[in-house]
Amino acid sequence: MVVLDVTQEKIIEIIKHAIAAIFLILISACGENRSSVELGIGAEQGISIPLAIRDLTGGSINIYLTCGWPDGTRLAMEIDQAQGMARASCSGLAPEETSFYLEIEFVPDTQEAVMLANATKLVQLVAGENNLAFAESDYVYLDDDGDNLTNLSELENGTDPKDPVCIIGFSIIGSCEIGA
Ligand SMILES: [Ca+2]
Repeated sequence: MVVLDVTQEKIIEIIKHAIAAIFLILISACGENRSSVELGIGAEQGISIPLAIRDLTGGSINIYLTCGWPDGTRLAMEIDQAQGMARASCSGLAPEETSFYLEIEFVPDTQEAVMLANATKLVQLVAGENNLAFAESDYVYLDDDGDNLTNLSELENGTDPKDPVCIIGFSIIGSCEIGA
């Protein structure tokens, strides 16, 4: 009888372990489902390109998106000139607070590429589809030569974004040292 009791105890112990193991498998399976996040970007599945950048002529626009900044992969977005949208999708992101970094570059036909603006956005991702949108106020417009005219303004004015500007015509527009 004593031997039988021990056997019963062992069986109960084995069943307990089996139930615990099934629980662990179920929990880890749920965890795997939650960690796969598909990202839909913007209400129209894209990011609206700022109007002033869209209006630039004589070159092409490149937009890069890094999902999971700064460690994520930098993706070249697909540019839809007609709609003024840039599109990309990121998958396999964890449902947690995630940083996104957008960079907008203009490649003039006759000059080297100029980075115009960037924007950073922190989003609390949820399992399933998430939306990412950038407002005009999110953009930081760059000024490579530090003359207080943004690279975008310089391209609009036809000046060199890498050479400080003081005067265009009769107007003092930049902040470089006059005569320097
Ligand atoms: Ca400038």
